[in-house]
Amino acid sequence: MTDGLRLDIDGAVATLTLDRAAALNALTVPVKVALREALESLASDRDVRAVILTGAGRAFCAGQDLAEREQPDAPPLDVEVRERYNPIIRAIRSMGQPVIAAVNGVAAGAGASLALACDLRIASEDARFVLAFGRIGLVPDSGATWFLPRIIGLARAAELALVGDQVDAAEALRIGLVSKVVPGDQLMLDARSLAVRLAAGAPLAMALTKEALQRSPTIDLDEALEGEAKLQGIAGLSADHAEGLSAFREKRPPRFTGS
Ligand code: T3D
Repeated sequence: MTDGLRLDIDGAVATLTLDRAAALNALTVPVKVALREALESLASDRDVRAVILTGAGRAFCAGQDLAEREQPDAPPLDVEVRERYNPIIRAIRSMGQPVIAAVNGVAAGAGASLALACDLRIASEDARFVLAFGRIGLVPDSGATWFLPRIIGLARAAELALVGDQVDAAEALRIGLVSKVVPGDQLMLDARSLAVRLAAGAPLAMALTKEALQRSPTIDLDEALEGEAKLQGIAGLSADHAEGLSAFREKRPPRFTGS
């Protein structure tokens, strides 16, 4: 699709691979633009029901390409974050399909943020996370300060963000940063099999569930209960709900169509 990003679609599963292995898949402007466009286009593709994000070679993503950052014409950082990074994070969060980060190696800086923004994270034994921002005098961005406390709690988030130590795969699993760790050669098989399972789910219910989970940290129980009632009202009218009931009655797997 573009130098630095590959898109492969196999059945209902799309795999986006950051593909600048020599620079540990560091993010350049063309890659960021392509990633945003690909995510936005997948979001409206009804045939795609689950998305995997991964990296080529030994890294998931080393964050901002620092060579590009040193170019004299590099935009101010706030502009770059607002106009290039934030839309990618919003695209991941707002798309109805579940997004799995298959973290195959180091995830640093905004590369770690990308993984954090995904709905599910599975990692290879070689994965490691490092909020590298502080090391170069920057603050965590691309949602890292929002996602991290919600995923692993404020105290651990502070440790990662302020001390900046690397978290290896075993530790990431222990603190709930990833849900599974597998040998490197198993990672894409596992990611794909998880994606296929998710893709077999009811797309509307999946999107609404994603929406409810994302709202939960900022609302109280009463708002959550009312929100669930509203979303259930929507899901309850779907053809997929009727199909789910028929499949249960007929003791067969459901065939959800997304309607
Ligand atoms: O626009 C803006 O700037 C605002 C947005 C900011 C968002 C951010 O992401 S800021 C944080 C940027 N990322 C970093 O600071 C991470 C820098 N990289 C590292 O700290 C380390 O490379 C890693 C911990 C990720 C991995 O270490 P290691 O020892 O496994 O690999 P290495 O030897 O350091 O790197 C291998 C190659 O990748 C090397 O190139 P070479 O010498 O073989 O030609 C290295 O320069 C290159 N590389 C690694 N990270 C980046 C990179 N090249 C460009 N940009 C990188 N971020």
